[in-house]
Amino acid sequence: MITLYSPLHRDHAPAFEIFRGDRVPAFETPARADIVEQRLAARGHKLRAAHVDSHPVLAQVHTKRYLAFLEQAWNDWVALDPAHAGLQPFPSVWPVRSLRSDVEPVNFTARLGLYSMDNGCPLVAGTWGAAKAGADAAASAAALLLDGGLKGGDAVFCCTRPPGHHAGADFMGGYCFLNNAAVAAQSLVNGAGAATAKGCRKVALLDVDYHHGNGTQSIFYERADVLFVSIHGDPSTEYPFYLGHADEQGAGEGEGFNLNLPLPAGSTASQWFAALEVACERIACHGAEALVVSLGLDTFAGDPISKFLLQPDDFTRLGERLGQLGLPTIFILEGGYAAAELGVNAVNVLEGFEQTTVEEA
Ligand code: SP5
Ligand code: ZN
Repeated sequence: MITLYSPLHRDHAPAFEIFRGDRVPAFETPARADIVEQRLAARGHKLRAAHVDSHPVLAQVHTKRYLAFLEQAWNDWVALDPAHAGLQPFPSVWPVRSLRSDVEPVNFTARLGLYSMDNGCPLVAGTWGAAKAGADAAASAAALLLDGGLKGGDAVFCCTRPPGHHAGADFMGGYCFLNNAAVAAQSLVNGAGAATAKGCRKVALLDVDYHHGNGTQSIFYERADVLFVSIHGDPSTEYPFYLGHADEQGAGEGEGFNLNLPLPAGSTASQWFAALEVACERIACHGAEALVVSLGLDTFAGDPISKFLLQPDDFTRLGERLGQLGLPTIFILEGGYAAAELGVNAVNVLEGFEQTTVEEA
């Protein structure tokens, strides 16, 4: 398995986030990707740098004005007052129902609110660079699979952060700025990579993070070429609350190409694997030529902000089941906040996948 990694992720290191009205140390830290990198190295996996600029694909996945805002946000913030260099901006006003989001205000905080779904995205000087490096890895992963002829069992892991699946076409949220999984799926459709490499007619995107991938769902909601399937905590009680219900099945041409499998907080591994079976059967029916996995590890029993009960061995079993789909696969790191165990859990998925496909080859 090829792993893509860039040390630029470390430049996104928020000092704190807001949690229950208080400042708390950020849950989404550089240590997360570094611990996964260490585990990969210890297990003999080789790391590579991204080689594709994701800019053209980002312009397909996100709106022009959101990308322009995000790339300049830190500079704009510091330009208001040099003292801002030591402060993290947070949104404090949002264009909810009846307010206009078509007109971009001039005021920085107003623009930050326009492009945010929550206050869960602490922004620092290195945020854009880290997020862009993650998107470049996603685009590169697709190019590697396409250049390799989309062989079943070929896989690339993007060991990147910040995560991406809560970020929509024109907003950040839930620690996510650029939707890496959407970049990977769109790149596979485009046929990025060698000029000879044709794009995929059909892609499946499976999101196994504890939290529903609202951004990814919304980006592909009206499309039939990218099937979105997600297993997650029931949004009635779990973040992101306002999307992820079972009755969201896609719209227009995308009708029937969105499958949400919400489970109650506290669900056991056996409940979770029953949902995975449904997800895998739907993916197999789609006739996908490639699979993208939004690999959140916050389903782990020891996760500090989530409430499923998976154990380290369950992550191996997840990888094995995904390997049985026999598809070229891109794994993208999403959530998972038990940092010490994140390396073992993530690499267990990858090794479970590799074991299965090697046996079938
Ligand atoms: C990528 C990803 O996993 N983003 C998650 C963002 C979650 N943000 C809101 C967290 C609210 C957690 N509340 C749980 C209380 C546990 N004590
Ligand atoms: Zn999550």
